[in-house]
Amino acid sequence: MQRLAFKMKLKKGTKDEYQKRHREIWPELKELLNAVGVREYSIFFDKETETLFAFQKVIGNSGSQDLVNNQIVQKWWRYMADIMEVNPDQSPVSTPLEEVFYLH
Ligand code: RM4
Repeated sequence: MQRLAFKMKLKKGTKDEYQKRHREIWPELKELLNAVGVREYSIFFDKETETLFAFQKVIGNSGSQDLVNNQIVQKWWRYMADIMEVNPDQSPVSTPLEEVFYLH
């Protein structure tokens, strides 16, 4: 299992709405992420910078941010675009993070 982490950015003051939408994550997106091997997926919020830090374990090499051609993911990204920093294609700006420590 590979560990992946990346950061994304929220628009100011949208954390509550972000959290609400994720509490109500679409079942089809949940199923898709599980089907492609994403496990233990968590996202943390830094209120000082409105930065989101995502961590996930993946079976194989691809993570949630690699699903750029999936219709469900594209629809979800469009849905989230009003409260996040996004690319021209509405995908969230996602910056991979380097693992510098791992204790297991
Ligand atoms: C995030 C972002 C990610 C997605 C999760 C479920 O806000 O859209 O790409 O995997 O939600």
